[in-house]
Amino acid sequence: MTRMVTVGAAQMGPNALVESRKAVVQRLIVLLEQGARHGCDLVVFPELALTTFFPRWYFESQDDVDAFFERSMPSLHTRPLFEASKKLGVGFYLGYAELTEEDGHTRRFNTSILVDASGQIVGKYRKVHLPGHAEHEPWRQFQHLEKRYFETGNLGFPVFRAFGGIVGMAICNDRRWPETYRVMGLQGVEMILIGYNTPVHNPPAPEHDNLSHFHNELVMQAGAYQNGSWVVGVGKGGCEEGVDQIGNSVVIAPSGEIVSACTTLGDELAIARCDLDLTQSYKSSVFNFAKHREPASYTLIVERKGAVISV
Ligand code: CDV
Repeated sequence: MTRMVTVGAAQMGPNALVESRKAVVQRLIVLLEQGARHGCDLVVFPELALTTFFPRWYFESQDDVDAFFERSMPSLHTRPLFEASKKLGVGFYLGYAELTEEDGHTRRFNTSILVDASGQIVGKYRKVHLPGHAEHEPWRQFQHLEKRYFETGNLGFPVFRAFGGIVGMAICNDRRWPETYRVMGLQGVEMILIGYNTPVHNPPAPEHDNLSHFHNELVMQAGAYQNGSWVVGVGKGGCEEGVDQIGNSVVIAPSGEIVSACTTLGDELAIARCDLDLTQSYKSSVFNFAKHREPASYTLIVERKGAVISV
């Protein structure tokens, strides 16, 4: 028996600073409804999908920053999305800024949730690899202050039994790090959902700009293949508050092949029928971890001619 999950990569065009949460959620519902009409079980939205990508600005006041955060989920403005999910029988992945009280402190995370087809939250992930910088850097064309506005995620890389398989989540910059996929791969992950906000221009290394699509696809295709997992990568596209975003949303099979892709830079759904059993072909052969991984060798310190060459 095959285990099919029909997934929609719900790319978003830009979110303007002035666009209300209510208006953004309405766009998400339209994409969810499109997904339902095409038989989707699950629709994946981008990172920080409810607002503009606010870490591109330096704010003096914490109140101004906190205005971008959700204090509960569902929140007042996202409740209609949960209701639509339940009514349509379509689950979703949603990225948002989370403000919470934990261990007696106010804490802020760049978070994603997994919601099942009955509109219930069944998984949460908090971004681990925060890119950018913590101090204002006026030389940049735009800021990337994730290290100022968020704490490093404290949930690790959990996987969840959902949609008939084993599902994991990551957020944006996490996708560039092999550990992200491997930690979930070691837990048997079959589908990894990743939302992103990736500018075409990278201020510290503008020489990478014309490789932004190549690098986006390279890391996710490698992560999928090397762990025998589906990967669903979903971005924002178009010019958001003066910053061009790559879009480039794709669904990748465990073979590493892209099987569905958005072709615009706006709100668009790319759909794929994903057979979770395809993962077995890789997990039981080339990437049979129990048989072929050599963890003891990975911790060896190799010294050659006095130089430490690997740890
Ligand atoms: N939101 C992100 O994590 N963006 C990074 C940028 C800074 C390169 C990314 O990896 O796409």
